[in-house]
Amino acid sequence: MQLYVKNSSIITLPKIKDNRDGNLIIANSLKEIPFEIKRVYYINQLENSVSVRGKHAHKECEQVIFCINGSFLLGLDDGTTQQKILMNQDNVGVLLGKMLWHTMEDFSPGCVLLVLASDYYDESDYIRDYEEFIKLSAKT
Ligand code: T46
Repeated sequence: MQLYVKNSSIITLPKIKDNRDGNLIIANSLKEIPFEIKRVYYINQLENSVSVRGKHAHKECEQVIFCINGSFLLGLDDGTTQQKILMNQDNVGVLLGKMLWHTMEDFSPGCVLLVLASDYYDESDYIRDYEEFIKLSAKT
């Protein structure tokens, strides 16, 4: 998997496979995750397969998003380049850096998203209007 958008990268977590006893996957703050983790949230029960979540960018908050079960399609847009990534590996995440418009869609049955964030929830950090995002991203 290769990323073409700005302010993003692939983050692979160490995975200890215990064969039939399952997997253990580890995320360390300031090691694999390139910021201090202040917030963790997860999204499950995605029963509406046509729903599209996200559709925003963050001004300052950085996040790493994982699909820890099932699969979904992650859309990234840095204001110039767009890319869609199939998220289907439990230990492979994507850094959602500042000013990166993102969408999540095409959720498989049983899909679970896990997000590690660099800051607490703050609605004023969101850009939810795409035209505003394009204007602001042109200035950065
Ligand atoms: C993101 C993507 C990947 C809170 O009150 N606290 C929180 O920490 C979060 C994350 C959300 N909320 C509230 C805000 C909304 O009223 O939960 C509601 C749903 O949030 P939103 O529509 O932003 O959900 P998504 O799935 O579109 O986006 C979420 C995160 O909000 C966002 O930061 O980058 O996941």
